[in-house]
Amino acid sequence: MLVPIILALIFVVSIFQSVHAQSNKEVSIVSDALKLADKAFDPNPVMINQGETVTWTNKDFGIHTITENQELFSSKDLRPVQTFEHIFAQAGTFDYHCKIHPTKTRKTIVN
Ligand SMILES: [Cu+2]
Repeated sequence: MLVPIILALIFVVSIFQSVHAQSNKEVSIVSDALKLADKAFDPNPVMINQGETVTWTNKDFGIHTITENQELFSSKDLRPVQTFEHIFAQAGTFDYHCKIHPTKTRKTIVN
């Protein structure tokens, strides 16, 4: 009796995870980001649908921020392996950069 219930729960959880995954985009601040200029964020630009979440992960050794150019959103200082999430409720084109290294200006595009 217990086994079918456990299997059903695993099934429900796996469906939830696959739906959840589709509404997220992962962006990396890549290793050695400072030397890579326009390739410091990957992918770039990011194409998403309105309402989706972008999660940035700092995979570099330095500290960086994710800061929208009009300061509509901004992360705190992201140390290595720390992440920042933002839900894009509005459609539009959003340029962002790193406050600490402002030459890294990148785009998130929301359809
Ligand atoms: Cu930076």
